[in-house]
Amino acid sequence: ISKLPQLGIIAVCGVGYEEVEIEAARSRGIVVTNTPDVLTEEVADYGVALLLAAARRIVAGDRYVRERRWSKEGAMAYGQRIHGKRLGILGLGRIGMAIARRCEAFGMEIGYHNRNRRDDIAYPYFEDAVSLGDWADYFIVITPGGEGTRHLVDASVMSAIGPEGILVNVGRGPTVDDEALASALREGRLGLAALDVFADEPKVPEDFLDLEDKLILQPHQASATHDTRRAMSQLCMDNVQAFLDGSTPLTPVP
Ligand code: A2R
Repeated sequence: ISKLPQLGIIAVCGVGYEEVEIEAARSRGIVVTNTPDVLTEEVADYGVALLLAAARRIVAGDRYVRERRWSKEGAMAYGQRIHGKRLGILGLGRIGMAIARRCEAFGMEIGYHNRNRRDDIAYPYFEDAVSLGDWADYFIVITPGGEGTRHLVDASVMSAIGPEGILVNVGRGPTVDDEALASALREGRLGLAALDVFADEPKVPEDFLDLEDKLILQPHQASATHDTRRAMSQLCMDNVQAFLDGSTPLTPVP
């Protein structure tokens, strides 16, 4: 920022803006915008897809057929059911709510933890991530990144989710403690996990690569459809255009 003395706007093409030093921008009068809402439904679809894929062993099943194990070894190991299970949502905001709506339709019970209890929602609220993990069978992380959420999902949360539990992260990588996750899966303290985001993308911890049957890995593609990426790009450019026209950008960050 300090190397760009004429800088007027930082238009982020994404909803997360933790990589921008907001105070440094604000103190120089620089506007920061992001692209909320237009990716909400897409990311929610993807979070639920990962939960289903882990529980019903979709990725493992594909591998099982390709490796010709079905014909040699017969039926593969059973999966876990979705309906009737409790889903803990860490971060019941725009995307968290869209996940909740979908999972209610799947017959799941919903609970959540935010820093603030919502008074517009009747889902049970939990004071912290551990108590949410204790209650939940399955657990989805959809909080923002940044220091406030770093390693919010640590070894104690993983143990609380438990050996039959599933952890899905479609928020930001650093929210989950990678090292603790690899050990929890290896030692059976956590059942399964599915990750779309990582602390140091596109690098993925070596430790994760051989955890094939317990961990699904994806290259940060929750919002990556043609429709949604086009909508995000359009909103990003509309913000820039509004700034250049001298009017207020459409979606400045709070
Ligand atoms: O904590 P609150 O009451 O502000 O609720 C927000 C929650 N949240 C947290 N929950 C627990 N501990 C924290 N340290 C914490 N920080 C934030 O996350 C809120 O319910 C939710 C975020 O919701 P929205 O601001 O509506 O964001 P949206 O559009 O759902 O996207 C969430 C994130 C993005 O920041 C990207 O990192 C990723 O999904 O794509």
